[in-house]
Amino acid sequence: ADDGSGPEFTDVIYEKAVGEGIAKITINRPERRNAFRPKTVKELSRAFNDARDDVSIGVIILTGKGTKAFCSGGDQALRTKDGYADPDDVGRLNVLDLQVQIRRLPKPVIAMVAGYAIGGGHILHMVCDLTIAADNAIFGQTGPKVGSFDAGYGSSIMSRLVGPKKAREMWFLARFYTASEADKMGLVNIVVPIENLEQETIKWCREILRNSPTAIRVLKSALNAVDDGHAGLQELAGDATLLFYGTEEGNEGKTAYMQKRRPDFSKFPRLP
Ligand code: 2NE
Repeated sequence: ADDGSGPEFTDVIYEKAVGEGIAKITINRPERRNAFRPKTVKELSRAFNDARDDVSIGVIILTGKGTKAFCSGGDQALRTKDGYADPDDVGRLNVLDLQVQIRRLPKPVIAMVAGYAIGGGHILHMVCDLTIAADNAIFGQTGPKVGSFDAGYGSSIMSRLVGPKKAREMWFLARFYTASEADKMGLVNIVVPIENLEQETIKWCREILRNSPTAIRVLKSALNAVDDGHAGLQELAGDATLLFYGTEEGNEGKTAYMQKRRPDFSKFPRLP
C-alpha cells in the first residue's frame, strides 16, 4: 500500500522553481480543508528532506491547496486511541516530528496562509520561520473543544510569539482570530489581499535569497537555540563545526592525521 513513503505524492504537491532557489510544498486535501493524515505528514517530511538536501534551494514555502484553508490540523475521522491512523496502520502523531524537522531545517521556511490555519495546522504555521497571511486567513486552536492539545511546540512557541496571557486565551477559549487580529498579536509577519498572496511571498523569498545563505543558516539556528535546549545548541554547534572544516586550521588537523604526522597548529593565532 502507498503509505506516503514514496516515490509518488498524493496528499502533497511538491514543486521547485528551477533557477529561483524556491521550493513550494502544498498540502493537497482541500476537500477536508487540508487536514493531514499520517500519509500526508510522511509526504511532507519527504518533500522537506528533498528541499533540505538540494543545494540549489534556499527558501521553502509551505502552503495549502485552494483559498479556503492552509491546514485544519489532524484528520479527526482518522483519530484513534493512539494518534491518527491510516488504514492498516497503527496510530501516529508524526506531525510532531515534522514540527521538529521544520525547526531544524537550515533554510527559512515560510508559511503562506490563505483561509483557515486551525489546530495542528495552526501549529505548523507557528513553527515556520515567517508567515505571510492573506486577508481571509483565520487562526486558532480547537484542541480543548475536540479533546486534544499540543503541549509541546504548540504551547511553548505560541507563548513566545503572542505572550503567555494571549497564549492562554488562545488555548483555553479556543477562539478564532482574523488575519488582522493575528497581525496585532505578532502571529504573522504581514497581511496582504488574497490576490497578492503568492506574489508577496515570492517577493519575501527573493529578498532572503539575495542575502548570505550561511548568515541565514546560523541566524535561524541561533534564534531557535535557547528554546530548543540541547537540540538547539547542537544545531548551532553543528554550524560552527561546518564553518571550522572550511578553515586552514581545521584542515591542518585532518591533513596531519592522514599523513601520520603530528599536527602543527603553531601558526594559528589565539585571538582575543
Ligand atoms: C477548519 C474549519 C473551521 C473550516 O470550516 P468550514 O465551515 O469552512 O468547512 P467544514 O464544512 O467544516 O469542512 C469541510 C469538510 O472538511 C472536513 C469537514 O468535516 C467537512 O467534511 P464534509 O462534511 O464536507 O464531509 N474537515 C475539516 N477539517 C477537518 C479535520 N480537521 N478533520 C477531518 N475533517 C475535516 C472546520 O472544518 C473545523 O473546525 N475543522 C476541524 C478543526 C479541528 O478541530 N482540527 C483538529 C485539531 S487537533 C490537532 O490538529 C492535533 C493536535 O491537537 C495534536 C496533535 C496533532 C493534531
